[in-house]
Amino acid sequence: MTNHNLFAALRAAFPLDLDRLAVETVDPDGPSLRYSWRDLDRATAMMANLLDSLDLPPGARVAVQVEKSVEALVLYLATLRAGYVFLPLNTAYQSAEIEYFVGNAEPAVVVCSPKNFGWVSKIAFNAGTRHVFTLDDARNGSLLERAAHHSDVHQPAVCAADDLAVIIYTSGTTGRSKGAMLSHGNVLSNAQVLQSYWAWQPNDVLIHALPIFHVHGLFVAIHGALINGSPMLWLNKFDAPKAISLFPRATVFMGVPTLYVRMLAETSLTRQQAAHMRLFISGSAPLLIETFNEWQNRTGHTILERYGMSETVMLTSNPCGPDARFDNQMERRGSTVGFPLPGVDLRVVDDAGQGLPAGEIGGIQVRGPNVFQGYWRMPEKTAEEFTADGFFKTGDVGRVDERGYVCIVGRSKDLIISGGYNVYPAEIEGFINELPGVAESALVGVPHPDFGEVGVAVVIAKPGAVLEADQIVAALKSKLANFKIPKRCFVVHELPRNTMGKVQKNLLREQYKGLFTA
Ligand code: MLC
Ligand code: AMP
Repeated sequence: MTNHNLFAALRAAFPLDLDRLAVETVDPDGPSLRYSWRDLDRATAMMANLLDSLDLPPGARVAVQVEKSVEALVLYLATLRAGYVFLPLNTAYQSAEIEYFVGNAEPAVVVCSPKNFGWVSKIAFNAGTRHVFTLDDARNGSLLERAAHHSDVHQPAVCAADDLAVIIYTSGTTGRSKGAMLSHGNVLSNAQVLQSYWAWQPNDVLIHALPIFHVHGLFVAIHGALINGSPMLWLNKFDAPKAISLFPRATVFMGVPTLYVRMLAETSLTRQQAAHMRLFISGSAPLLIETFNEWQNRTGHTILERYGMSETVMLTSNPCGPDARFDNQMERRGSTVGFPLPGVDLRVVDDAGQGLPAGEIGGIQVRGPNVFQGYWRMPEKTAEEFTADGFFKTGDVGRVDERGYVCIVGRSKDLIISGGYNVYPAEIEGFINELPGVAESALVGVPHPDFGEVGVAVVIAKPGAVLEADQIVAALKSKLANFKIPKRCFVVHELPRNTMGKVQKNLLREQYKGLFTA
């Protein structure tokens, strides 16, 4: 039987000379550590053997909320290697959020930062988790201590293409998060397509500067490098001057638009500094045309913008070289996310689900080997998001132009993308509405020079109640991840409504649009 284990495919791409550099840590205030391909192989084997020794049931989830580190990468790869399901969690999540994810996913293993062990282990043990380990970004914690006792030889588990590899939670428009189930086949097929579409070269070196709990940093960046046997210069935390200083040693950079905006603010970003680089890729949020143009002027490089989702990994990309399917077009066009990747069917439909001709705006639907298996334990939700002919409704609104480029013009889902992180207004409004004295609230996204878009809360008090905007924000801080906290809050007497009584968020967005950019 063919083994579809994603780790096995990545391992097969390691260079023959296992002593070459695989990952080098380059944080300005951290130690410079060098990991060879042999180190990755041995460390993932030891950790996979540790997981195997726990006698976990097939399909067991390994939930991980730890600071970014190479050892966290090893834990991810080891989970795949052992055939279990990796469940990454944003380090910003607070206890209420973790309680929900752990309760919903029922992981057999939880790995958290030693400083959070008290509260995380309590939540985990209450939810029936049997094993809680710790790991921090300085290589401390029980996970590495325990793994050290295991053999550094391990045969990757045999997996079918549709066996689950990873569950990624994405918040829902109706409040609670849904776990998107991605199989080994979903993720591997996407990595293989991107390796060829982005023309990865034997001498490529990736600057890895993104968090590894979302698909951009975890899949697109890590798999991109590993499946090409390419080394990574590894930043645990993005730092614009440091990233720029690495350009002469690297060839590929991936970032959300905020990272490009921050690098453009540095005088060290010059054409000469970027001369050694081959490819700059942006995604996870819309890249402003101003950023695209300014980057071209300052560095001589044209950013390649692509589009994806947790549920689908990557869907479209601007071309890297000529694309024979589109008249050998190779122009990277700003304000577009390029062409559907090979193997991805993409269509734009009207409200009735009918396909629209080129140029017309509608809902984007996709189908392909990369599209996920459904939402964890939510069959009805899964059924709602797929059409009868197997297309997934992305919730993004766009058009395909006459040359075949896909342009995203908006979203039908009520979602704010802030610095590449998703904030679902329904979730935040739910928390605000529970605060004493609050009658109702609305969260809207407004333009922001650094994060692209940020949330602004507009709140109505119950009759007789007195609300302070600062207190509302302070109350939310103890409950929600920091990036979800509204950057401003206003207490008002009424919200604009249409004739059906629905809050007109477009009017609120219009009213507050100049708060940060005027
Ligand atoms: C940090 N802050 C944010 C924020 N990040 N506020 C809004 N939106 C964000 N994204 C706030 C914190 O709440 C805090 O506020 C203050 O900024 C400092 O926090 P920090 O953690 O020190 O910030 P910083 O390190 O500067 O982080 C900014 C960032 C980070 C841009 C580097 O947000 C980031 O790494 N974003 C990338 C997200 C990503 O990888 N997305 C991919 C999703 S996958 P206070 O008030 O508490 O001090 C996907 C699919 C696809 O979308 O297509 O790829
Ligand atoms: P997530 O749920 O975190 O995976 O976020 C996926 C969403 O990010 C998509 O549905 C889009 O709305 C958005 N997105 C990703 N890439 C881009 C892009 N290049 N331009 C605009 N939006 C994007």
